[in-house]
Amino acid sequence: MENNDVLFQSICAGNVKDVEAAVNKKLEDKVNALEILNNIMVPAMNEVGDRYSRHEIFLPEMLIAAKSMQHGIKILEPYLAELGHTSKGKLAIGTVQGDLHDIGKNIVIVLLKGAGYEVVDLGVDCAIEKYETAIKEGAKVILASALLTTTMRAMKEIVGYIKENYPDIKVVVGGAPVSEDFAVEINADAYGEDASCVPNIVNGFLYP
Ligand code: B12
Repeated sequence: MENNDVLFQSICAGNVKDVEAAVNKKLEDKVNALEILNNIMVPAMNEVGDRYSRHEIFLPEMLIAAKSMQHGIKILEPYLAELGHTSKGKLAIGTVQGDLHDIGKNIVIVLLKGAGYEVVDLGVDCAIEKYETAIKEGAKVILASALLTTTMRAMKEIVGYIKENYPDIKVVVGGAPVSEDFAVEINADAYGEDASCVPNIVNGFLYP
């Protein structure tokens, strides 16, 4: 994909200062924060992934691009989440064991907080025990993210464990290699294709 947008190009180049300036410019121009994220920043990360696949860039460049993306998201955060004072319930989300990708997970957290939930961030590389502790500490819905095809197996184990031991707890899965079919196959309660749909999914479980 070719995209001449300055923000798109700045993320691909991993230039933090340019990303900051471009995000601020769009906000000044009153472009909606979710649109900035979904229409420019996420496609830019996808472009970075494609360039990596084609061996046009290597791991350090991918990492630098990811850092600039995270910086941009931090600027957008207050616009994405107008935090309420009352919690609609406690949720926990983590990236599954073996997987260090957290940009998507962090966007899901911002939007769930914006929808009024208390969200416990379990971080990356989460073993089953971390999810279990969160359940024992009151999380009503568990969310799991995976970005590597190799860590989808860990996702399956986590969902299986939770469903067997805590049948009342809902489990939502997502991440680029995850699909609706895979979610059904591993017995998850729901699959979220992107972060924007997650608050509705959780509302459906806790406030049917
Ligand atoms: C940035 C990045 C990295 C960064 C991660 C930095 C970070 N802090 O996250 C770094 C450089 C560290 C990295 C490392 C690696 N990466 Co990487 N990475 C990417 C890249 C370019 C972008 C991922 C991303 O952030 N996308 C943007 C976010 C917003 O999208 P997202 O995560 O999909 O999230 C959205 C949805 O999926 C959904 N979502 C996400 N999580 C959840 C959870 C729930 C519950 C729900 C409902 C929804 C949901 O909502 C989000 C927003 O809408 C992808 C390429 C790609 N196109 O995905 C490769 C990619 C995922 N990486 C890949 C690889 C191979 C690796 C490495 C193995 C490379 C290496 N040789 O070491 C390592 C693995 C490290 C590890 N153990 O995890 C491959 C995976 C291939 C595969 N099929 O498994 C990809 C696809 C690149 C490629 N084309 O080859 N990577």
